[in-house]
Amino acid sequence: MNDLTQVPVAWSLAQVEALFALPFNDLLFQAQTVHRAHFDANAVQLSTLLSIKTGGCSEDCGYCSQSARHDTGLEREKLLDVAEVVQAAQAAKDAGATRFCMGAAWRGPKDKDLGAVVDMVREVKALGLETCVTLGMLKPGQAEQLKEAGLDYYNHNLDTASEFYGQVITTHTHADRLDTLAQVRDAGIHVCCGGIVGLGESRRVRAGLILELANLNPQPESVPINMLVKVPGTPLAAETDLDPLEFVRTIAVARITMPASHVRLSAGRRELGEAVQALCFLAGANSIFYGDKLLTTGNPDVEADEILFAKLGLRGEGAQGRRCAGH
Ligand code: SAM
Ligand code: DTB
Ligand code: SF4
Repeated sequence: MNDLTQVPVAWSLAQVEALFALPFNDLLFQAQTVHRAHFDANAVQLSTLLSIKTGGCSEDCGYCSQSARHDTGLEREKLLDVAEVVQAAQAAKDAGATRFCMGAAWRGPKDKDLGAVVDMVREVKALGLETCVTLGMLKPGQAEQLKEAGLDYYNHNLDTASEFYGQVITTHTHADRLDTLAQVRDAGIHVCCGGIVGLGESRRVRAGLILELANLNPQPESVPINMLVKVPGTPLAAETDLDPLEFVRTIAVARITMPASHVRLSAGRRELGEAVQALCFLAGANSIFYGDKLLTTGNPDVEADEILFAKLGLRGEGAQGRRCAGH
């Protein structure tokens, strides 16, 4: 883990917008230079996702397949058994992942459910994997229970800039997100916080999202940048595609403004294809979701990532397994 600066960072919107507006080659050069000053340029951190509680979520996030308010045809499932989770985590480790991220379609965990998640965290940690969960909004005391079980990261995205948030999500607020992030930080858990683009937002909104992330103090250790995966039945299913080069710019600006954070090229990799993914790595992305599935939608399979990593001379960071780790 890199040491993250505790020095207050204070980017302005004008500075972030100016980065977005740079000629593409200048932007990528700057991002790659910053990246090389902080990281091994050819190492990529590999996190595998598992949906431990799928569907039926009370929230109305406009992009999400799992909201009970959208008719996406997704089967609602109950919380997985600890044994099933441990089995999936072992398979992820064997494939070369170093972190296992467990996601639940909840507004937030009920205390009785948190007990089961605590057991999952403890057992996944015992396999020698880093642990991450994303469970929605936390109540006081819950982050401490997760920390105590050995949780390394809590994922909770700002998703989009505060001024656009209410156009995508109405059942909770941007301020609620910040509140949970503060609880996670205070409990001593690493923060995984990023966002989603391609929602029909303007470049100014994308700049606003990166600004808000970069001005979190300390900056998040992990910053997932998701490209909208258009799920039939969601309000955003028919949204116009974001230009992939604008996605690459967003990654580059995240890298420059959060130099010591892992920037994760997250949802949307399958749709972006190899060439755009290669540009994202050049722009400073150094983490991916690894494995055939995200939470409910598809991801490049392990074989496809093996081929891509071999073509680009990339290797899995710190992995002891085989596959992507072996190159
Ligand atoms: N319920 C929890 C929450 O909202 O924090 C955790 C799970 S939620 C699925 C985690 C993140 O996945 C969201 O914050 C969003 O950034 C991303 N996401 C969800 N649906 C997506 C989609 N269709 N395309 C891209 N990213 C998506
Ligand atoms: C994040 O930022 N992206 C991940 C993870 N954190 C939990 C989830 C992506 C979900 C993509 C849509 C789906 O598979 O349902
Ligand atoms: Fe629920 Fe999270 Fe999906 Fe929003 S993004 S509907 S909170 S699972």
